[in-house]
Amino acid sequence: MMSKAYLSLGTNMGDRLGYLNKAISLLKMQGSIQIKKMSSIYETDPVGFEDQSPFLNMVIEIETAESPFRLLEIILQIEEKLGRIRLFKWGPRTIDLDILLYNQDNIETEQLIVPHPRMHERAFVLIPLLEINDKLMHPALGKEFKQILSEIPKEKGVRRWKQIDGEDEFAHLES
Ligand code: PH2
Ligand code: MG
Ligand code: MG
Repeated sequence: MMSKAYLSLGTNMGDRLGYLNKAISLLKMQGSIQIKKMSSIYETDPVGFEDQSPFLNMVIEIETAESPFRLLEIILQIEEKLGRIRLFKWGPRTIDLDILLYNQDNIETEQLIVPHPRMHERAFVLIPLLEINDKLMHPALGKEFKQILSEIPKEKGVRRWKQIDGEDEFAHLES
């Protein structure tokens, strides 16, 4: 059975666009994952630990036959492959892949909590999520994400990001 899931991608080290592109390519190489939609890329001010470089963030919609736990293993492998080192919580990263939603499931285990426990307070997640699906409900709060976004402190610190020169792999995201 196919499930629909939403993943967030975040990066604030080195070649940020390169890391987004590589993470997407590695997801596509998984026969069991199909990317259905991709948001724009946003440049966002760091949240939590603020004294670090700005992030690029985006959200994708996928279809997969994998369980949420297998999906988590896959994204952790991709993070590892792209050189993620966990120095400290909320610190700089080459790439962070998070499962935001998996169908409308509520999952609460030691390794995995879905919906992502902080997504509802993060404009850098909600803005790209709503860009690709503005009808979604938060399965635990029983509220539309649209409503949730309208209630959090504003969208400042989240800017749609533009490529400067034309030579970009990112073209495939905009087709
Ligand atoms: N991720 C964090 C902590 N803070 N801030 C921004 N702007 N974007 C992120 O992806 C991000 C963050 C922990 O995962
Ligand atoms: Mg994260
Ligand atoms: Mg993470």
